[in-house]
Amino acid sequence: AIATNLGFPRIGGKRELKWLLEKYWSGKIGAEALLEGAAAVREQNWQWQAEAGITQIPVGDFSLYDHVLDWAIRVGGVPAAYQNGKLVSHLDRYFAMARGTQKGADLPAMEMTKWFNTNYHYIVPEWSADQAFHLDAAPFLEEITAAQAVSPDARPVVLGPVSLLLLGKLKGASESPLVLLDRLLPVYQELLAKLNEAGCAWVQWDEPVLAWDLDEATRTALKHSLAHLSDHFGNLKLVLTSYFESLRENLPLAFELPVAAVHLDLVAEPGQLEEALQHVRAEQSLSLGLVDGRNVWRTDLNRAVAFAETAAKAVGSERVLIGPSCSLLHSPVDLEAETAIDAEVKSWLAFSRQKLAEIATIVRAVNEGRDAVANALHQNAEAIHTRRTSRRTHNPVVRDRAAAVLPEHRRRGTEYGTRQSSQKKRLKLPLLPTTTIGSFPQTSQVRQARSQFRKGELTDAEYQRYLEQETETCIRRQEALGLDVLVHGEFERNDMVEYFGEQLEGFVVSKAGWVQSYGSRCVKPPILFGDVQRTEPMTVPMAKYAQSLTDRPVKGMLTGPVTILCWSFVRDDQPRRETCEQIALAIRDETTDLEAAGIGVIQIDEPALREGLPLRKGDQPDYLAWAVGAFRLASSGVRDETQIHTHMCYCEFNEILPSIACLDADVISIETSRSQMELLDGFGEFDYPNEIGPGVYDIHSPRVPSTQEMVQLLTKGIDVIPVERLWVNPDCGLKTRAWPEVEASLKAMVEAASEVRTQLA
Ligand code: THG
Ligand code: ZN
Repeated sequence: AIATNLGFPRIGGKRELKWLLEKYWSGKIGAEALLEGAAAVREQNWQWQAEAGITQIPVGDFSLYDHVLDWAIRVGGVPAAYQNGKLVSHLDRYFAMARGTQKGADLPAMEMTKWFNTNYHYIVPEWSADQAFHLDAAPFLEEITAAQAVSPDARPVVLGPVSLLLLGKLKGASESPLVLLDRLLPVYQELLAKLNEAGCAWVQWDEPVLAWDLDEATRTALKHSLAHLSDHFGNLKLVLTSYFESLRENLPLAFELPVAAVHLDLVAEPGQLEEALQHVRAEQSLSLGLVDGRNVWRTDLNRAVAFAETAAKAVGSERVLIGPSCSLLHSPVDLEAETAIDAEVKSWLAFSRQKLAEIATIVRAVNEGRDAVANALHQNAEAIHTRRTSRRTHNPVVRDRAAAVLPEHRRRGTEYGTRQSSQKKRLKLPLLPTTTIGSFPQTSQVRQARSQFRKGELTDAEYQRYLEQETETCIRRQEALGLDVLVHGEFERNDMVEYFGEQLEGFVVSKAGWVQSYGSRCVKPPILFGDVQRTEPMTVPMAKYAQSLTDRPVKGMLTGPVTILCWSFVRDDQPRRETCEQIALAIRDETTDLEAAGIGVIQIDEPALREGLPLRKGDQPDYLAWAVGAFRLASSGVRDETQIHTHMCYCEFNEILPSIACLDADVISIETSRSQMELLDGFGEFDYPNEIGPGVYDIHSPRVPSTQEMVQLLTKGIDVIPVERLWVNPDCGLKTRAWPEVEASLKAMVEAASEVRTQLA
């Protein structure tokens, strides 16, 4: 068997790439320093992989911003707007496409969207109907030479033509981008010639669209592309890779293609191996994705070795490649950096570097026999056993409670209409009530105070006092602006998921477990390892304090169970739905405690509801049913007169509108401004039954919107949503903005609401 890897985190163990990029963008370092620094990260990654015993180390998986953008450029897919004479260097153009030009040329960033069902986001290539392609791969080829110096069997990672086209959009046409395939293939042909020249042996041929439901046109395109290119393979052996899902009905197709190996994501579906053994052709190899590339758990090595042995027995050991299920891009870099994670939990974890060692151990067990790695297998078995039997992963109190959930726990006491009148009586809000989504600017002072508190430079009492002062200032500012429903501002929170992960039993948070979200942006998902329980109120004291300062209603702010699930590293030893139920019960406790503390409006954010959607259509209804059920469990423990809000952003909602309605939140606020209320049409057509606050301005830009443009949007809103169900708010939280623009924008927003109220009166 051969030790392989599909990709390594690019951000660097200490987020070196993030710091380099941000320094470059702010002009603190030049292009040379950026490229040198990036090369050092790449070099380090290759060294780590080679030292760990990986034979086929990936090259071309690295990127300064995003690998899909890299491939669009490598085939000549630079949209006309960015072929602007003012963008003098290759790098200028690259970052203009990735993030827009901040000053001068005034180009918007290209669209960004989620990479399959991960939390990574890629830049959507933009193809034109008259698209011309040409190969622009010199830097890629240089990287290959550099990687070969570290490890002679370095394996180039190529994003295949069918996926590359389909991940993009054909601008101004309703046809599929696949109409461009024949024009694109000569570029790949040329690339294959270069890879041959470079003396590569294996090539990782990523066609991740194989994880989707494929129409006939795509299946044909996959066959056509590889049949056409196979004359040019020369000495190259292609391993066809896809991940994040089982191949299912695409499995026979994958093995039919003229490729030397097919990769199987055996973490997504171990059962695929058996089927693959029936379809693998005599000369083909099997690439077994046995180590979870997108989660943090140690692999059960004895089980993985058994899989590898089965494959080796069937096709011969030399025809078995062992690797992670997908690129390690989605895993943090190094568990050794975690000095504060509790020892027992830490013994259950493996980050990228530890995963490399696991791959090497599996390979040795197959090649040299299990005895050669007896120690490693023994230690591993012990960790797997303690994780399986620990009280912390199996808390009877939590399990009994989850088992006792009844249908009525997922239902409010009465229908929305009845609740609405109780809420009107209690809250006495004007028509078109104004509010915000929750967070207010996280200034450098706020972040500094948190960091001082963490380092012990501020006492608990000092930090609390500081937070109360910030909260009070925030409340006073909102009162002065004339907002109707206030928020406390969330100065005590870092990330909306990590904050709850820090407080709930069943989670640990890492110090440096960063994964790239997009470009230089990272997230540090908390690790949900065990049964989840809330031991004490998490948000109640701050909400109560904020409410004590004002006569206006203050919203309690919570993150919903589905979002906490989607944005954490989640245990893999039980179905996600069960984990989600446990989180929902914890949030339910918080909701009812907020109500008991006198909070009349509670917002439970679910921005990730759409994100959790499975890739295959057939799996989606089941997910939506349990996800909605979890939200309802979290939100239904309150009385009629307590108003439940939710908030969603980052995605297309129209296709899941029925499920959003099923949440039965009294009010939903949604991001709409970037599509200029287009989304609202969906809500109008669907006849969304409850109250809705379509964002009236885009918080992702520092631009201050005019009162007039918001009056227009509201007027349009009234056309589709009855006015007594319409709210007025920005489209997302304000934490990334600065106070001056926030105050100016909200002032204009409150004026807009008041102007429309006058018009209506
Ligand atoms: N939180 C979590 N997951 C998310 C988002 C989030 N996934 C989807 C979406 N939002 C991704 N978008 C972003 C936007 C900004 C940042 C990260 C992801 C960001 N990160 C800081 C950075 O990289 O400097 C670090 C943040 C921190 O210090 O906690 O700005 O909102 N969980
Ligand atoms: Zn939002």
